[in-house]
Amino acid sequence: ALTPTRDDKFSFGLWTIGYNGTDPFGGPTRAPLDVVHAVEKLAELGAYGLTFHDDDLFPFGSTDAEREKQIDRLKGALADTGLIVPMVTTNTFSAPVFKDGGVTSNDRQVRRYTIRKILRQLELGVELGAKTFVMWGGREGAEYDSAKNIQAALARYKEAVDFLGDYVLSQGWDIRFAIEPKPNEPRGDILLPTLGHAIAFIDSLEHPELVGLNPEVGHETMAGLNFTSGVAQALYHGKLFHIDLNGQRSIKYDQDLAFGHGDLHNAFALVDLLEHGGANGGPAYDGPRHFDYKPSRTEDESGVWDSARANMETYLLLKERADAFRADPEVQEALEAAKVFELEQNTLNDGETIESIKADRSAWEDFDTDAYLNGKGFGFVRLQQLATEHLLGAR
Ligand code: 3MF
Ligand code: MG
Ligand code: MG
Ligand code: MG
Repeated sequence: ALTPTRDDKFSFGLWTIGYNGTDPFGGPTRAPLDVVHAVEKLAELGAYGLTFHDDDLFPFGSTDAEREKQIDRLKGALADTGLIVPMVTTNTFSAPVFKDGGVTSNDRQVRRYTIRKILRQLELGVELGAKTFVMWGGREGAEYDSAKNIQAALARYKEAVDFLGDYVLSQGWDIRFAIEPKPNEPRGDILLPTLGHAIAFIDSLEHPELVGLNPEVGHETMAGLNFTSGVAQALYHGKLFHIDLNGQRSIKYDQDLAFGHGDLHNAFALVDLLEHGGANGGPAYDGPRHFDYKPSRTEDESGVWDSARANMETYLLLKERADAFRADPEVQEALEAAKVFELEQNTLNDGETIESIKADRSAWEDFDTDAYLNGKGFGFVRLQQLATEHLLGAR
């Protein structure tokens, strides 16, 4: 059960396994990874998908011929292995031209160029059968409040997403957009910094049904937020279109550790949510389990594949643990005692009116609020300890 299969829908960004170790303080520690080799290794390890930015496959500034050659090499490797491309995305952050952003750069020429770059990658994604187009606006932001008119920037963001959505609809393509929030890094502040900001932005769009979210473990954690809770809200709004799984230890730089190598309790709760959403009162998640991590700079190539395997194995281990947690009668009893299921009941009776609730003495006059002082507790700590014991394989 811990050996990944295609049915598990594990996918990896080409930029993840291909990360060469460069950080702001040092150059590469590993040689470049060829895409054909990457596809072969991922297929061998049991992944089902590869995702990529345009610049991961053909370097920024490639000629059309170089670009076509790399696309053909990728297509050949996909055909040979059966791996698919569930998602693509555009790099609108690495090249100097994006220093003040892409679709929200103060420079209008840059904004128009960015839309062209996105269009090229969108068309390629459709050609390769991708169902999701991720937009991470890493440079859409600012360091200085006076340097960016935030309201104008959001209007330009909307203009771009609406324009792309119109194109998808006019072509009848089966692809949707997923916005990836991040609070900061590389910009001092990034637009749409959290899932909540992005949900509100999506509401303002012309085709909100075409646009959802790509939450990343590390990004919400960098903002001090509870990732699993944010993902639950994304599911609640029908906006969990894709997900970036990785590990992050608290509020610091974007660590991109392997999945589970950060907050393991929260990772357990996340897998439980993705796999058994219904048990928590909402839908489960059916899309790719996509890893956006970085094999640490200390690793050689075998360490890269060990870390790729670690992501998938940890996910499957947590899934096994979450299944056991849900199946344990003592857990069910503790959930019941904690009134976790009672929250799924409507608060108001069918056809409740202001008059009927005012007439219900049990809701006010006869309700013994004093009983809550020194009265029965909810037993949440016992429940969390049961979760911990399952997580540790002690039950
Ligand atoms: C940065 C990220 C990005 C996005 C990627 C997908 C380079 O912190 O997470 O990875 O996930 O651009 O669109
Ligand atoms: Mg990230
Ligand atoms: Mg990251
Ligand atoms: Mg990401």
